[in-house]
Amino acid sequence: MGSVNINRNFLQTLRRISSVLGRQSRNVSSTSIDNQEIDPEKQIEEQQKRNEEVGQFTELVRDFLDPKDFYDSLRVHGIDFYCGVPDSLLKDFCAYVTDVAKPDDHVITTNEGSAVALASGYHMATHKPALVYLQNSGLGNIVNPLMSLAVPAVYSIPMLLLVGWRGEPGKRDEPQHLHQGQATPGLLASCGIPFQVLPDYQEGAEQAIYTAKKYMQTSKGPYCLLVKRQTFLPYKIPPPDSRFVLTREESLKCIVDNLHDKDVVVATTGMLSRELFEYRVSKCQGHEKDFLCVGSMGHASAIALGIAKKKRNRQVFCLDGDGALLMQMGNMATIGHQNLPNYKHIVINNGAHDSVGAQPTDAQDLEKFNITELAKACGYKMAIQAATPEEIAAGVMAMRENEGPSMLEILCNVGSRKNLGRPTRTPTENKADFMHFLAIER
Ligand SMILES: Cc1ncc(C[n+]2csc(CCOP(=O)(O)OP(=O)(O)O)c2C)c(N)n1
Repeated sequence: MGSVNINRNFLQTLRRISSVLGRQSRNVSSTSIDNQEIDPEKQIEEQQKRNEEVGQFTELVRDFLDPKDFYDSLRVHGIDFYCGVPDSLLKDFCAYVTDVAKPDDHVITTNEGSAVALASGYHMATHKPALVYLQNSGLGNIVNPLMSLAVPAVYSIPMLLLVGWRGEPGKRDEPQHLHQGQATPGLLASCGIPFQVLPDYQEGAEQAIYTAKKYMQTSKGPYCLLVKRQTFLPYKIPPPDSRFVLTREESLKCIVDNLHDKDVVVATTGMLSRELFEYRVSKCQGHEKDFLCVGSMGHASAIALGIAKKKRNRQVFCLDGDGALLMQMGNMATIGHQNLPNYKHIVINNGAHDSVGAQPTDAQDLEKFNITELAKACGYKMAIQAATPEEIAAGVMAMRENEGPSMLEILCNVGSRKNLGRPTRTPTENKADFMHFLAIER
């Protein structure tokens, strides 16, 4: 009788997974995201095939968590406010939250630390714990508000951290994630934050939420769920309308085509650096002119500042993203104040965190948020917008001919190439080539 029940339950689970996978596979379009090039259609087909072929080996069934079921369970346990910075491993859950949560109950913050602070304010106003989502790259950004605000030893503020675990040991990932991935459990432990891996099946996830809830009720501090890759079933929301002429990659090509041989480039985190790397290959150029800020989101502008300050005879171009700019917006004040004639800041504004799933940024609403006005208020000498190849060419020329610090904001659409590759030079090779290029005095 027991085995009949087990088999029946197993078959039900299998059917459910297959039907959800089938349903999702019809809605899924191919994407290339921050973590790896994947063809979701193919992957889902493969998984479906495997799940159908397991026979008696029920232990081989691959489970997935439905973002809806997880969201519903959180609500049952009293967690119905969400804030954070998006991550590719969480993109399906984030898409579901964006689609379903009331706008009043969901805030995409510019920085993970701000999300912890916001969750703290929310708790004091409501007595409830918020869910804070982030990639483990953002752990550094949350350490201060966690340790000096939220932990039981200070203000004792419960919140549920949902952390995408890039660089999980034993999984293929990019160099910038490997060290962080290894260190993640230890970092949480040394911050005194209890954690567990979020199970990829509903009953397990329920149990994990229940454990987190009990901890938050008794110890009144933050609890963390680590999310491994491919935990969630795909969930898609329609991409934002195309408002402009160019994509990020097309804009980038226009910039590069108008740079000079000695110009120094510091490129931001995410797909922009990958597109830059591939464009140099396609133009049969080397990579020595470009420092690819593959991690350290938001810090490209300060890296460029350090170079510009000590290489006054070189024009230094920082190629930034709107999400990255917002994450460390204070750098703009420093750049304005430092007042370096050779500092040239180009922000490719697609209004989204395109590299991790195209969730909107605060720069999306051009009526409310104006990067060029902000730059002027920070002391940049020139700040202009461009949206076409001609405007970009004119903008880059104007930056070169006029003293900086200057800002060029390029307005473009979200979207990337499906077959976008990864840099084939290692970060240390990139740095060595780049330093050699910086040392050229003529
Ligand atoms: C501190 C930190 N938080 C989050 C991430 C994950 N992440 C990588 S790229 C990216 C989006 C960047 O958005 P934007 O600067 O607007 O560039 P786009 O991807 O749109 O080109 C995010 C959130 C990260 N790498 N580091």
